[in-house]
Amino acid sequence: MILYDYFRSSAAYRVRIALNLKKIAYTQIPVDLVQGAQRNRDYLLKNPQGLVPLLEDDGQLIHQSIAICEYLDEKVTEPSIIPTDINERAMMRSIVGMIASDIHPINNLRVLNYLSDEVGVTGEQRKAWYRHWMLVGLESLEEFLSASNKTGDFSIGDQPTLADICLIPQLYNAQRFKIETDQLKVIKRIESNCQNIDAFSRAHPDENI
Ligand SMILES: N[C@@H](CCC(=O)N[C@@H](CS)C(=O)NCC(=O)O)C(=O)O
Repeated sequence: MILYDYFRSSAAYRVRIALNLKKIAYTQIPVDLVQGAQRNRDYLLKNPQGLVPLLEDDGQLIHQSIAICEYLDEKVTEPSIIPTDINERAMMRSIVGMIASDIHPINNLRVLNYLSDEVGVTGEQRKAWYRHWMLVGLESLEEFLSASNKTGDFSIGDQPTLADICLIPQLYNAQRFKIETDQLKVIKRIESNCQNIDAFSRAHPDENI
């Protein structure tokens, strides 16, 4: 499989974790987002959205990190990253939505660049925007996890799922932007459990420069 990747992309980081958990060998093709390589013509032909990640499997292109992770889960069924229990699966999808639909997109590079270049916000205002939406999202996720009797060593139960695959890269973003998260006790415990898993640590941006 080929992963069009960028080491600091948290959406690509999700897919690296899933590939590692599934023990799938893959080749990385870097797409340098800072240099604007996502908008090169050849890349846009593969992914008209101009975003990473993109997965190529046997000539088939799969777009969007969550769709890619679900594809991988269907292709290589063990270990499963999607709970079999209907209620746990619903909880997993809720967490995936909180992170991948509500926190991540509004803090994406192209949104931040639009704020700076087109709306004219200052560097400080741009940082405040990022910090605000990150904390609004993570604090409500912390409450959600604390209130659930399904939360265990990981977001749902005692095995990592797609929820954790979304959570860990989001926490990396928070750390990168120096946003304090120590007060989020349940989230920090889950983070530390994930960090002990080789599939997560090998997917970390520092290991993929
Ligand atoms: N919903 C997409 C989001 C992908 C995405 O936002 N990727 C970011 C990096 S994390 C990107 O390619 N940004 C390029 C840009 O903003 O120009 C997914 O889950 O794959």
